[in-house]
Formats: sequence, structure tokens, C-alpha cells
Amino acid sequence: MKHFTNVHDLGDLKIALKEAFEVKKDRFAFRHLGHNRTLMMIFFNSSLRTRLSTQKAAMNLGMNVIVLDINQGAWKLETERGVIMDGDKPEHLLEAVPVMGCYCDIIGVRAFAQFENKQDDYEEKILNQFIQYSGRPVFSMEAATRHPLQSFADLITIEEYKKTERPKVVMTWAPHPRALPQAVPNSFAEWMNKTDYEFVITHPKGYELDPAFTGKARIEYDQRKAFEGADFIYAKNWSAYEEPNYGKVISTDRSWTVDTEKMKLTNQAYFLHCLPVRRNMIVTDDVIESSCSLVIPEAANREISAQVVLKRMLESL
Ligand code: AN0
Ligand code: CP
Repeated sequence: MKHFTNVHDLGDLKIALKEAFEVKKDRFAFRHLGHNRTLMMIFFNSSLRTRLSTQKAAMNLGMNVIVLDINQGAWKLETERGVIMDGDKPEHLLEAVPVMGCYCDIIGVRAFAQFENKQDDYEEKILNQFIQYSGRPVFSMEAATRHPLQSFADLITIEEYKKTERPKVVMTWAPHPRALPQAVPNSFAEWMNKTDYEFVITHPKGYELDPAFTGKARIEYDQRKAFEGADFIYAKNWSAYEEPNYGKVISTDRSWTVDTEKMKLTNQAYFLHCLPVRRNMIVTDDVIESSCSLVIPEAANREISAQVVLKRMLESL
């Protein structure tokens, strides 16, 4: 695998899952692959899980790791070509990216949607500049439209805990005070569409996602109805996708918070969230602390999803 930016790069999910469970059984079995290889992780945005789990995965594979936070100690980067650089950005991405490529074998990039221009976000302008100009294989650590390492870990978790062959998985919008990207829900939907699960998305009117991602999911505007008989509740906030509200918070309606009473409508569903989560906005303390909450095993599986991706990239160097 050369680049990893979405579910299609991974090919057959059954094979990828088998590989994930192999890695999980013995995470040090492939240490030889990373010998004298360097991973560079570039963060344009904050991270706890992605940073730690990806570094751990790389170390399991015997790699060296360099981490750079663009906003802490690096030069501020201009990303537009043709700009007269007389402002506060001393360096251009078009020099910085090939320079980064000189010092490593594989590059991971985190670059969220900027909500300035929908087209730039949905064309993955920053991630694609890394692919085009770094001269290295590149993987997404959450880009403008997708978070594939998260969705892969979500899938692994569902496979580990599901009680029926075709579980009912419900992705629900939940309130949040700030505008968040659509990357996590887009990506989760894209991955769920590659399984044979029953997949339902519920959100208030106005929070419709790009149909290119939601695909064959059933959209249900009544959250309670959506929860009926669910085996997994996947909560996430996202900002509006449709114009003229792209990237905006149009509701913080706390009647959408996932609570114990709503969880009672489900088939004793497990609760999933990618984290970080705002308690009592997205989900109540009671639900996230209950035995149905899988948020910690889900985060633990980020090490496994990252390791499968890095392993495949190392194998293709
Ligand atoms: C980010 C998001 O919603 O995309 C990262 C989640 C993994 N969340 C926040 O910025 C709080
Ligand atoms: N879930 C996730 O990607 O978390 P971080 O933003 O902390 O990396």
C-alpha cells in the first residue's frame, strides 16, 4: 500500500481485519520491517490518541519516529500558491513538504478542515500537497474529509464485540459548543458502507452530510426511532455540511445528548465515541461510565489500526 487516505486504499476489509487480529495477538512479530526506517508525523492540529497510538505502532514495528507540531516551534506555513508572502507566514508548504520528505521514509499528516472554503476542504488540498510534493508514502491522521485510522479502529471494535453477524449500527449527531469537522462521521459512514451491517444515521434537520459518504445508510430524523433495536450507538458531533451553513454550529440542542433513557430503547447497545468527548453534551456521565461503553477499548484499537497501515506501507517501500 503506497498511500492511505480512505477505506478503499486498504482493499478487502475481511483481509484487513484478519491482519489486525494477527497484529493484536503479537504486536512485535513484524519488528524487522521498520529497522532503520523513519516515520515523520506532522500535526497541524492537536491530538492525544493519534499521536500516541501511531507512535506506539511505529515503535512496535521497530521504526524511528519524528513528531512535528506545526503550531509549536515550526515556521507558520503559507499553503496558497501565488501569495505575496509579506504577512505572518515565513515559509511555504511547497518548500517545507519536500524538505520533510528528505528526513523520513513515511509521512503521517493531520490537517483538519479549515472551514474557509468548502471546495479546498473537500479537495483535501493540504493532504494532497503532501502526496504530491513529499516524495514519500503518506497516510492521513485525520484530514479535512476523513479519519480512516479512527474508522478502522471503530470497525475492529465492532467486530470484537458484535453479538450478531449483521449488527444494527446507529451513528447519532450530538450537541457540541464548537464547530467540528465532518471527517469522523464521513469516514465512519464510508467504512460502514463497505460492511453488510444495518447502518442508520440520525441527526437534526440541517446536519445532512455529503451523500458521497453516507451512501446507502438510512437517514432517520427521529433519534429515538433510530435507537430502537440498535446494537451499537456511535455518537459524534459535526458542523453543518450544506451551504450556506458549511462549517457552522446551527444547533446545540441537548435533547440529542445520549443518555441512559435513550440507551434503554436499544438492544442493550454498546456505546462508541472516537474521543475526545465532552461529557453531558455528547453523552451523559452515566452512559460513558456504564458497562456498555467501549470508548477505552476503541481507543486502544487505534494502535492496531495504525500498525496494520504502517506494516503495509513498510512492506511496499
Ligand atoms: C476532532 C473532530 O471532531 O474531528 C477530532 C476527533 C478525533 N475533535 C475535536 O476537535 C474536539
Ligand atoms: N480520536 C482521535 O483521533 O483522537 P485525537 O484527536 O486525540 O488524536
